[in-house]
Amino acid sequence: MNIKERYALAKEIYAKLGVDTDAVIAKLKEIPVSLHCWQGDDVIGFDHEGPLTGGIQTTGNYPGKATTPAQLMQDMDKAMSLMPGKKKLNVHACYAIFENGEFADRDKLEPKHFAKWVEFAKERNMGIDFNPTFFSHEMANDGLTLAHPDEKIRNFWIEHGKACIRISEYFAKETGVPCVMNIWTGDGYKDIPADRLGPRVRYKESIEAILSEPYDKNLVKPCVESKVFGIGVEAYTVGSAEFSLSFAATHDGCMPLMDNGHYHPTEVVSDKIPALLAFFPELALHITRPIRWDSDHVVLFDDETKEMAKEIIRNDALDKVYMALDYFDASINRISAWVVGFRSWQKALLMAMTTPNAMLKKLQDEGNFTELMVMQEEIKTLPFGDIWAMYCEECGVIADSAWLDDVKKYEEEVLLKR
Ligand SMILES: [Mn+2]
Repeated sequence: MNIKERYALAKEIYAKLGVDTDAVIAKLKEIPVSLHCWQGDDVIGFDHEGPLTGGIQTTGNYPGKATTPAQLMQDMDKAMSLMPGKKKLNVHACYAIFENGEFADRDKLEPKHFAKWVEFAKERNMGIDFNPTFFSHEMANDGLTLAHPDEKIRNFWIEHGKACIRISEYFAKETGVPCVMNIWTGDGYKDIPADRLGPRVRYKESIEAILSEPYDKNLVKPCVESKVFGIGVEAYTVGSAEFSLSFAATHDGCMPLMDNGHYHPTEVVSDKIPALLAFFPELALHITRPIRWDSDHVVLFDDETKEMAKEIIRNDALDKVYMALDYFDASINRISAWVVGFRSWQKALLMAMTTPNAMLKKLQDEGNFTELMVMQEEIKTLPFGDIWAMYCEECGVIADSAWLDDVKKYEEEVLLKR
């Protein structure tokens, strides 16, 4: 049987459960997911020579890393050609593209330094999300930026944040799509601090100063991302979960951003999504795969990934949750890492959308937990693979069993020649 015949049979099985798979496929095609440029070059960027700092780390030295804007864009294009679904571009400020020997430090960045990214996004019909880069810079060498006790250092980073708001607005105006601007710093202390409140008050005031830059709230969507700890900042993180959530809750228009690698290992973001949906009109996610810590492994089609997608879909929150991938693995082919992660999240969304959510909720509300358990288990073996294959086909991308050959060919012809 070919894909279409298998899909026709699967479609009937889902229809009996009240799920219209044609409608699901048509809808998922239009849902943007933000694709992070930083998987392509191990979070290095183009504006500095130094190492990656800020308590995050890439491990591995797989050959073929992109080292120029042209290479990074070429690699993203290759990766995107193997991903079904709608993409939005996610860029960090350290990916500024300087031409003809010019340079601008982070506090002096301008829209023109990102014109090449705008061109790239517009040609591919993508919106752009943006991130100020509060790491990998000499002014971040103390492990503190927006929370630094030295006002000069704080002001440098506040100016960086303001510059990024202006750039975010430029992205939104150019692409016609609102820009989510995420504020995350690795600010914290390696060992037991003597003052836990002071840095947080400074951090709060610094973010407020950044957000005092005038901008159109329909175009720029600022958010704050929390974190439990980073490498070298084990004892204390300024932007903890409580800090970031409280900041977003008390600052109109500022969203909370949850990165599922930024919590204690037994916490799950899937449970936090509906908790925040009860209070916030909009929220943002970084989707990653933590192993024992914020290791930023490639996103897989695993239980927690599926559960996060379910919480967005069954709460009808696709227009309230901004979804972005955030991981980086330098130990494997970087194109493949991009593709596996994006396809996994697409699979998780597709599976959540083909789940008979209304029926399951009814069983829960009626207290019918026996049938609920049986149904939830049996859904797992529905012919989901045939729906996925049809979705890939309709999106014009290669099916599961064959795309890796394409990446291997690209590795041989392009990556290994760098
Ligand atoms: Mn993140």
